[in-house]
Parts: sequence; structure tokens; C-alpha cells
Amino acid sequence: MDRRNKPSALAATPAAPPQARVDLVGDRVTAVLPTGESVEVLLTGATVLSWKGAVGGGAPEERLWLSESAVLDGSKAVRGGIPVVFPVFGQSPADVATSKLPQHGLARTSRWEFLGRSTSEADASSKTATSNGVQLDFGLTSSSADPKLKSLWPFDFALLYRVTLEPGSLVTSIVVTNNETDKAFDFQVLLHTYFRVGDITQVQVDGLGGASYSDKVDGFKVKTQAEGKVDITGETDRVYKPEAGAAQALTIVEGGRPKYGITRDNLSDAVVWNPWGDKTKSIGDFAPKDGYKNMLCVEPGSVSSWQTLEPGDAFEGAQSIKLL
Ligand code: TA6
Repeated sequence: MDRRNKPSALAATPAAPPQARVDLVGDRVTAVLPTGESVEVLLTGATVLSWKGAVGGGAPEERLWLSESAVLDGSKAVRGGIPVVFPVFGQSPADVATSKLPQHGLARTSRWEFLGRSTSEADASSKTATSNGVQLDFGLTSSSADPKLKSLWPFDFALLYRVTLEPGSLVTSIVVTNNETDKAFDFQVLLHTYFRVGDITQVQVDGLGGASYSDKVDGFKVKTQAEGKVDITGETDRVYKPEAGAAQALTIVEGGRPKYGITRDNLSDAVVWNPWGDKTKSIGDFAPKDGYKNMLCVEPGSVSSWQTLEPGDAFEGAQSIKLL
């Protein structure tokens, strides 16, 4: 027999969807999604050291190449992962403000600050988490940069670097702000991504057909990419300037199958680099020496000219990498 006044069933709060786990241990930030995909960022240079991503329901696999001799104690730029290049790519002539900085500038060897996490926009705006992504924010300012290097390029700047991990994709974006009151500064910026590949002899870069490029291996001669796909058959070090700029999508193909889809925002150039065998012998922290067979750098950047940032202005650029 039913009891009178039986209490109604308690309204159960719908369980929150599983969230990403983020940890800061020492100088490393790690984030793991409920799907098992993960990213690890070293505070030196806000360098993404590892991205384990999954595609087609497979298990997460490492997608970035990191040298076995990479120096990770902050004393040197990391050989591998995604170094952040700012305010100069390469080195610059004596009459340029960045001329005293080391190759690739000061950001990748400075200690950045972890500013915290947020769920990716899709979560924040949706009632139920439509994607279980996570955003990790890192900051570097002229006052927190390496003081030796800061003195070599005395401009007041701020960098905000955002690493967004979603199932099957990684986005890294950078905002450069000029905090000077009355001085503009010129800069270059690039995301020096070391992609992991199975066999470089089976790898091509699609999307650069017809693009002009500066060939560092041939005295920086300016050439045109005749073939639709770039084959890597030896030391390759080229700054490509696609006609469509940042709107040109790029694909890293291996064995004829698309592996990584790269889209760029406001980073109109793309550097393609593989040191090949001989060159790795002269790169002390490149190991194993035949590791060139398993890596290819495709580096979105704004490097073929200088961006001029007026006081108080900001520049934003990003790369979005999808596993295909
Ligand atoms: O991005 C290609 C490149 O400029 C190459 O010329 C080579 O120098 C590579 O970067 C690595 O530079 P790093 O200073 O990290 O040894």
C-alpha cells in the first residue's frame, strides 16, 4: 500500500561532464583530457614539449618530436616540441634593433608564467560541455624576460601564449602587445613546431605549390615551388610566402595519406626545415643523430618582413593543427 505524503524523488543535479585535469609540477604544466589526450608545457619558453593526440578513436600518440638530448633545465632553448620565436627569427643585421639578440630571440629561453586554465570556448558558452577541451595561458613581459636578453632589446612588451587542447587538435596562439607609451617596435614571431613523422622519405608538405620561398640552403636565393607538394630529400630550410598568405591551408602528408592539417591566423609565412643527416652532426643537442628521419618542422610565422607595433597596439597570430 502506498504511504501518504511520500517524498518525491530528489531532483538529481545532472553530473558535471568530466573535466580536463591540469597540474603545475615544478616548471611543467600538464593537461589531460577525459579522452586521455594530453599536452605538457615547460615554463622555459612556454615550450610545448609533448602533445599526445588521438585520431579516429585510436589511442593517443605523441605527435611532436623532442630530441633525446633536449636541454630542459632552462639553460638553453628546447630542441623540439614547439619553441616560441620572438622578437626575431634567425639573426638580424647590425642596423636592426634585434641585432644583439641570439638566433630566434629571447622568448624561447625566458621563463614564462603559467596564468591558469579555462575550458575551451565551446565549453564555456555551451550548457553542456560540447567539447572537453582545455586552454592553458602563459605570459611573458619585458620585466619577467631573461634580464641579459632584455637589455639587448630594450622595449616594453607583453606576450600572452594560449595552448588549446581539444580532442584531435592543438591550437597555439600568441598575442604581442606594445606596452611602450611613445615608442613603436618592429618584431618577427614564429611557432617553431617539430612534427613527429614515421619516415621523412615518405613525407610531403601540400599547399605550397606555386609559392615563392627563400632557400637558406642555397644562399637565401628566392625561388618558386614548382611542384604542388614539397618533397624532403635532403637538408631543407625554406621560408615560404604563399600567395594566399595565412589563408593557405597546409597539410603534412605521409605515404600519400594526410597526417596533420595546419591552418594559420595572421602568420602569413611558413618555414619548412629538416636538417638531414650531415647537419644533425653539428647540432649538439640533436639526438638521435638519425632523428631527422622522424621529424619535420613546419613553422607558421610572420618572418619574411617586420611587423611594426605602435604603442598600446597588439598583434595576434595562431596555428591550428588537426590530426587527420
Ligand atoms: O627554422 C629553421 C631554422 O631557422 C634553421 O635554420 C635552424 O637554424 C633551425 O631554425 C634551428 O635553429 P636553432 O636556433 O633552434 O638551432
